[in-house]
Amino acid sequence: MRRAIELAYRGRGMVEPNPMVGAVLVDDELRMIAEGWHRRIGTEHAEVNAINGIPGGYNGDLTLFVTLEPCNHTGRTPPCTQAIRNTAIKRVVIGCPDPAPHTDGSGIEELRNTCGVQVEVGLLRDEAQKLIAPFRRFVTTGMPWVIAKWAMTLDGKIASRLGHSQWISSTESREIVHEIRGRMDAIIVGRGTVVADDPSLTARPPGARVPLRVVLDRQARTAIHSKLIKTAREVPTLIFVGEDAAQNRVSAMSDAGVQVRRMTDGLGSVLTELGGRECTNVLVEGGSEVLGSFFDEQLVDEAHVFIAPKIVGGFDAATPVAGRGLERIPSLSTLADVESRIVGGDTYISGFVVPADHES
Ligand code: AOF
Ligand code: ZN
Repeated sequence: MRRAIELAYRGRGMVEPNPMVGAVLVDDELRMIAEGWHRRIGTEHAEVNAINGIPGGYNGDLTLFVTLEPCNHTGRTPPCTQAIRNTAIKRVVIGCPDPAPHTDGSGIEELRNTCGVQVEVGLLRDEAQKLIAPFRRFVTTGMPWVIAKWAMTLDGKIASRLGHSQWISSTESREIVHEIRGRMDAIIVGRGTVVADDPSLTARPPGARVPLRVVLDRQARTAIHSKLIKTAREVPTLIFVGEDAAQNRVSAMSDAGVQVRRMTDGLGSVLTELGGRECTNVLVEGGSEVLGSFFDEQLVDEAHVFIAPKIVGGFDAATPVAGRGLERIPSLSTLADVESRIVGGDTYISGFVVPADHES
């Protein structure tokens, strides 16, 4: 199962909004016979790729280790339960059930009751569930998984008091950020970040996906000569403006090729709109007000933080997460499944955010 999980991650960025899935076939002596993973949306599922790898002439019994419950519906491809039934697979070991309404236990039932296969569920369940966390969010709520990213100095600042921020983190850290961007469906920033950095918000080098560039700009004041708006016809760009934003500025943005939406319900309407566009993973890159709002509304699922061994000081220098913030230490948001390593001298910490309420 560990190998199946490892294989599944190879599909990251390629398969969304579908899940990453990995599968390994072994014989009765647990020798590996074939393996597969879901490579790209619309193509064969992991189970079928593994089955297709069974060497010609092999005629022993097989056990399938698969990270997700096999599907039992005809979607872009035929049901995996039927593909399994037509083979010598006698036993299926599943990482976790498929939360999608079109499966939701029916794959397990079909294998057990109709195909006469022995089924076990829950091997490395936590890892298997972690693998499909964004997929679960998307299929059960229609909303995207939200990843927050920031780079800060050792004294917790994201810029000097004059707003200089290029660069706090190392080249290696910034390369990781570009890798993350390349598997995102959208990158969200506030207008302040556009003014301060004039960013391109593209993945360089390009990744598997071209993320939609999203700016939260209540007053529709993003400059028409900003890089984002100047390149809006080449790279999809969406600006959310407030309900009372001046129509002439909204029109100027639209004329430049920007898609403009009114924020009727704060960040809720932003995420609903992005979910409606099949965004599974979105990256919030700041600045502090935007990150603060996302944390205040408990909308952050995962965080990637780069801490550079540098000190800038200054009472007025911005910190990564502003907003209202929390009041009491015992009720803070925390990170779970924390991973940390050193990249280019920076400390890179990532993990899943456990919302404040769950803490107290
Ligand atoms: C995958 N890859 O390896 C497995 C999946 O859109 P379709 O027809 O490819 O079906 C996608 C659904 O199939 C997906 O929502 C999940 O419930 C199930 N299993 N999907 O993309 C796979 N095993
Ligand atoms: Zn399937």
